[in-house]
Amino acid sequence: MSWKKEAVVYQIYPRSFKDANGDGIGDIKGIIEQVPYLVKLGINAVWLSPVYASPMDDNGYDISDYCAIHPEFGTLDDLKTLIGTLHQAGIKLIMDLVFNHTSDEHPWFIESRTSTDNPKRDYYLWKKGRRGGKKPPNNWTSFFTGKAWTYDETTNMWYLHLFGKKQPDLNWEHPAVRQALKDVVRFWIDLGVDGFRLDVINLIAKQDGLPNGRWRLALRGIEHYANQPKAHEYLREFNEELFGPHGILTVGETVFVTPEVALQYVAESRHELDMVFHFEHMAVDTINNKWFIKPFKMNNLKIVLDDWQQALKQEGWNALYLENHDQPRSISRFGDKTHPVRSAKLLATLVFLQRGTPYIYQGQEIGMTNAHFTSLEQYRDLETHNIYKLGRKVFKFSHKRMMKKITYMSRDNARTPMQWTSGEQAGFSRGEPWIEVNPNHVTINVDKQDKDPLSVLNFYRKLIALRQQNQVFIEGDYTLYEANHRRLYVYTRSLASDLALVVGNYSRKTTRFTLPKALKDLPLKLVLSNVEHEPDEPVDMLKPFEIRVYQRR
Ligand code: ISL
Ligand code: CA
Repeated sequence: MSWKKEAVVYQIYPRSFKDANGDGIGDIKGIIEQVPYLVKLGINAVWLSPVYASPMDDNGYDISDYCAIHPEFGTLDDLKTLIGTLHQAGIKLIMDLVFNHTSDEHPWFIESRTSTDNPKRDYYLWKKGRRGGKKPPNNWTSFFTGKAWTYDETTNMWYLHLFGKKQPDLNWEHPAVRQALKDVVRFWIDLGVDGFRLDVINLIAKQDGLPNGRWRLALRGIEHYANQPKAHEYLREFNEELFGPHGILTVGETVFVTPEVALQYVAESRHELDMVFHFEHMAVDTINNKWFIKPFKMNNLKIVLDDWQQALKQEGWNALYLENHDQPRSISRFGDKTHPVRSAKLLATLVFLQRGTPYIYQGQEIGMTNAHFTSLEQYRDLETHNIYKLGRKVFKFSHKRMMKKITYMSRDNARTPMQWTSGEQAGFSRGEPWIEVNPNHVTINVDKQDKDPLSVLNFYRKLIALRQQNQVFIEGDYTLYEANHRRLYVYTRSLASDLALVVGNYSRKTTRFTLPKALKDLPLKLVLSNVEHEPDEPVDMLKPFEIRVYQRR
């Protein structure tokens, strides 16, 4: 487990990272070009979002061949070169496995749909409709709005898809499916891959009989397909045969899990997963559903993150993150307009020095912001367009109201091209990018920040180095102070006689901080901060969005 705990992971969304051949789509060669950048950043693992063969209905989360690379991204040889280049630089590679569903263009599904007695029929979940076949087999809804079932004429039956129509769910109950998926895992392990991020892995088992779900606005049926006992069984099977023996890092994407449920996946004694991505802190600015947005309050974030730190104290391990390819940019969401740079540094420090493995999403390390697109046509994401239609048609919300939601929450906020330079197309591509670059690349870009010692980028470099060089930030116990303070966010990490103190003023007001009694007489030295102080300024006053890290001398 040790390298998994020491890892600092960098997530690459390949379409938007770096385009080497000028077709407007990021590619594997582009990633290879930027390995020196990753080395300088100090990360030691990369999580690569899907690069497999795919019709790209959901940007590669709809896979038509698990063992082939989509030509837009390059070839299998390119990927091998990438693995070699990363390993040479001491960087591990984590691939993204999307095993809950395939694309409807996967050969398994193409065969499966041809007849009820096809050998691949039971690879998917087929059922007769209700009411003489006219209505879907049950009332479940899809993550991307609308029914979770699509009717197929050929056999006059319906297939289940928890996501898009072109993403039919695999039937994990069928042993041949698990066998086929294990072959895929083996294929990538043989190529030298070090870990896997497992897409919506807590949804793979569906309750027998696929009963109707309780009425709810969205995700109807979830109680029958999330966290079913069989999901745990399947994971143990994969762990025992493949992940465990090969020392593979596993991070499960688990939607709608509480710390208690997560522990059933990550407690060491259960031999399932190393860690999971939960979404509780991604819901602190929403009400029930991601499209009903409420103002962000720091204390809500602190409470949720603290819950997870406490719950996984004895057993289990956290995956720490603020962004990914499905979420808005963290500064646009939890940061401060008047202090974007300072608040970006504060957020990074508060989250990434907690107990767990940090995951940085491309562009986060330079403080990239939401896209601020002004028209619906600029968005590429399937979910965004679906939600717009639903909001307008079913809820009768105005265009303006829907655009406001989308501007804040669309997944495309995280998918605009990586901002390398202030030049044309942000240095991402020589051609026309598949999605528009953010105009603010003229001020927010790698080139400029590389040269500026006070930039967000250089702060991330220091923060990563600090974590890597001090075991206290990895294994140390976590203790929260000032739990109910509405502006201060304070915690310690401690390991034997080693101690680190993290103090943040998460507000626009200068705020006084006094050392808790237990720490009063300790000799502390400042090892990281985001604000310059004049020698005559009182040391107990924290400026707006100031963060400080102290270590015991
Ligand atoms: O962003 C979301 C939709 O509102 C999330 O609920 C997201 O769909 C969920 O976290 C699952 O995400 C993963 O699986 C999806 C894919 O579209 C996402 O990009 C992926 O991260 C289906 O494969
Ligand atoms: Ca390209």
